[in-house]
Amino acid sequence: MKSKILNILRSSDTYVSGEEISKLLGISRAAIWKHINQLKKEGYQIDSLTKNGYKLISSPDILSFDEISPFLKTKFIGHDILYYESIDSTNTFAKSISQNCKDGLVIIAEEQTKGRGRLGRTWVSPKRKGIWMSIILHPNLPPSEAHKLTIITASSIYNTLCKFNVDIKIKWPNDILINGKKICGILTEMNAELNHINSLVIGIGINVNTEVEDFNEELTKIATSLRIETGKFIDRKKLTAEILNNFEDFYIDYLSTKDIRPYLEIVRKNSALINKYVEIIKPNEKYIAKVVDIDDDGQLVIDNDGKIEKLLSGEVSLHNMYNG
Ligand code: BTX
Repeated sequence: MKSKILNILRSSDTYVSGEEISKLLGISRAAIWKHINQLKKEGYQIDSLTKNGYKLISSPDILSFDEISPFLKTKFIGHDILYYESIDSTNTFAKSISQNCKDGLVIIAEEQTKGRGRLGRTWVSPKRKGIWMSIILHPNLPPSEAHKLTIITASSIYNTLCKFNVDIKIKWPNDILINGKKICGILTEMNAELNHINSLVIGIGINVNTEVEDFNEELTKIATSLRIETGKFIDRKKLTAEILNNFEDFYIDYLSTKDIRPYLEIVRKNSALINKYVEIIKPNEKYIAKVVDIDDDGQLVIDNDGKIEKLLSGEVSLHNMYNG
């Protein structure tokens, strides 16, 4: 009901009387007043005049369904959003419900207190500064294809961020960099049987309006945000919807064609690693090698002292060394 009242106020430039809302929605004026007060508590600025009714003055900078949905063009992703002011980790929560929920459910939080990266690393997620969300999917794919969805996610985010006219690169397998610093990380996790993915959680973290002082000393050297790079305050609601729109386009296309090449091409063309030397960190060894390519299965092809090797995501950690 609250969302319906909000939609009525949004669609009008002038005051809407309590009587009109009451007629449209079939609820009492006292009930309307209660919902309006709730909206005000959530940060909506609503002017109320006894004679004229209610007028929406401004909406808060939050990533609730009501704020994102006006920009959504998806067929199913994000049609249901679970929104939290604060959560430990959207991926941890998404994983706990992923088996029994709708395909395309999105979990979004304004802040994560235990945001996670790969291999047990931490993802810093300060309140209202970024987009911290997880998409739950039930694709009809074998587990061996799961890493390709990270490629689809990275390429769709790349495409979305291109509009900011900044130097964006994709660092295989799961990071996006601007001017060499990390702006986005992707964490793909799944629940699977031998031949079948039961559910997949794609976690996306993007530093949007993060300022330098929001990063700790270590992150200041390696991380950045859209705000820092463009000098502008960015509309997180619109950007969240655009990311979901682009991701769904790519995802639906991939499920129907099973052809990853167009997305791999985006990753290759804009790779932060190809022709660079990287430090490869495996559980039992560390070495420096030159990245030659990303192959058609999405594996990283490296030249280790003349020996060509292929690396699957998940098994390595990479540090850029210097240009080769
Ligand atoms: P990753 O393991 O590639 O990157 C983690 C590393 O990135 C950290 O060790 C740290 O050095 C650096 N880092 C931490 N926080 C940030 C940040 N805000 N910006 C830039 N660099 C940072 C990347 O893992 C995958 C991250 C996924 C995050 C999303 S947010 C929504 C979802 N929920 C959740 O808990 N994780 C995902």
